[in-house]
Amino acid sequence: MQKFDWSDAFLLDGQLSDEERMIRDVARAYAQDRLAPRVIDAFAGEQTDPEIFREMGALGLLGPTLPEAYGGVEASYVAYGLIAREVERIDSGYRSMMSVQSSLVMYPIHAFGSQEQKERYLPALARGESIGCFGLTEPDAGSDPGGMRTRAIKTDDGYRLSGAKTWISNAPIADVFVVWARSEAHDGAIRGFVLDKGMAGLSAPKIDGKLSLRTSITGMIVMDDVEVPETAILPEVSGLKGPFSCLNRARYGISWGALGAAEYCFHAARQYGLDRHQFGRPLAATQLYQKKLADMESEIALGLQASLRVGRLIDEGDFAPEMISIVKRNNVGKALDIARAARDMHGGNGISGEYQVMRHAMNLETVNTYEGTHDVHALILGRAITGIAAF
Ligand code: TGC
Ligand code: FAD
Repeated sequence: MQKFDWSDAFLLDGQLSDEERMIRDVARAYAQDRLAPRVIDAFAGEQTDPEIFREMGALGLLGPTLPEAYGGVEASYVAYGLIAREVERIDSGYRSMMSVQSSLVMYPIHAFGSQEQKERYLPALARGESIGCFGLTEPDAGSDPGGMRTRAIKTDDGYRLSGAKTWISNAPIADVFVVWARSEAHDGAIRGFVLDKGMAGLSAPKIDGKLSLRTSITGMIVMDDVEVPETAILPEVSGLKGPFSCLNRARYGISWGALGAAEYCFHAARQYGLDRHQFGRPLAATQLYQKKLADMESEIALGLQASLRVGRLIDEGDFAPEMISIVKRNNVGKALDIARAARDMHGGNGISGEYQVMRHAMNLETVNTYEGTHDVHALILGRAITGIAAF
């Protein structure tokens, strides 16, 4: 018989390979030693530190699933999820910076790019010397990216891009822009393009004043007749399955990451309940407090097992996107509930930056919305269950 470990209810650790544990430990040490000490000030001051990309790159945490030739470490998708969990245990914004770079910029260049694009962009992105962003969402096309207005017009030696993307993570500090546009030369199909900072007509103004994900800079991508060469198009994919394939990887990572944030909140609420006395006994001695902790523990344990299962299926090349919708939707929704409950369980202290639980709750509001809202993932599942698209 096992002695129950409240911090690892279903013995996740024992289900990982040695390499996965090693990568997890590197990510945990980095997150605890280097990210945790700066997060409170960074969030309060809405400061994004671009140095974080180089720090993560030096440790092999960017694009870890890619081949070594392009700067990856050929890690499993389970290892990728474990990195997301450790980084988001500190802050969803830091995980956002990492997952955009890995899943939304490096992945499409590797999966759909030309040999020249891979060699030109991937090693610098893996080192974090180059920062990437991913432009799909537009002011009038969020949940429905098929409604995008950005256009690519064929020119003699390339394309002319015009349009605007909004709510784009990393954009104001990005060197590399993966953007999606309708291409008239390809029967109006959505195609991916890789743009470089400094191109004439390309700008990325910052969106100020976010109350969530304040450590992660967000902006627009404005393309005012940006002329790009023929070599800027991602040659190997056409249609919405291009951006959606990237989203599969990022959403999966988020399913682990959100549980990292939830674990932080669960652990903090447990400790607070043991330390704080009211009515002559610890808060943790009350039935209501214990029920809340039991609910948190159960959801985290179940969610981690589900993400592990989906990760193993991705590694085997045997997943369906709907599986990812289940874990993205469920784990983020549960993490948000847990963070809100932890905030409540800290009483008045729960609203202070020092206790950190409210920051996690505020961040998770965004995580519940981006990469497909909680309800859009319900509709993806509803379509799979009924055969009827209710979007
Ligand atoms: P639909 O007709 O369903 O599909 C069009 C084509 O795409 C294919 N496809 C997929 N391929 C791979 N993976 C998936 N998950 C796929 N889902 C669909 C599909 O087979 C089809 O291919 P083909 O060859 O037949 O053309 O497309 P739809 O327009 O009806 O889609 C509806 C819906 C709701 C599923 C979709 O639009 C959706 O997922 N909306 C949510 C949008 C979203 O998630 N945006 C995220 C923007 S990026 C972001 O938020 C980054 S935040 C990052 C951070 O900071 O961490
Ligand atoms: P809308 O689509 O307008 O949705 C509003 C509400 O309506 C939601 O509750 C939604 O669930 C609901 N709704 C929509 N359609 C339906 C329907 N058919 N039936 C029922 N309900 C529906 N995008 C990128 O491309 N790249 C990025 O790097 C990126 N980073 C982001 C960072 C942040 C901080 C934020 C906040 C967003 C980011 N996004 C990014 C955009 C994000 O993906 C979108 O916000 C998200 O897809 C939702 O789109 P929307 O905001 O336009 O909301």
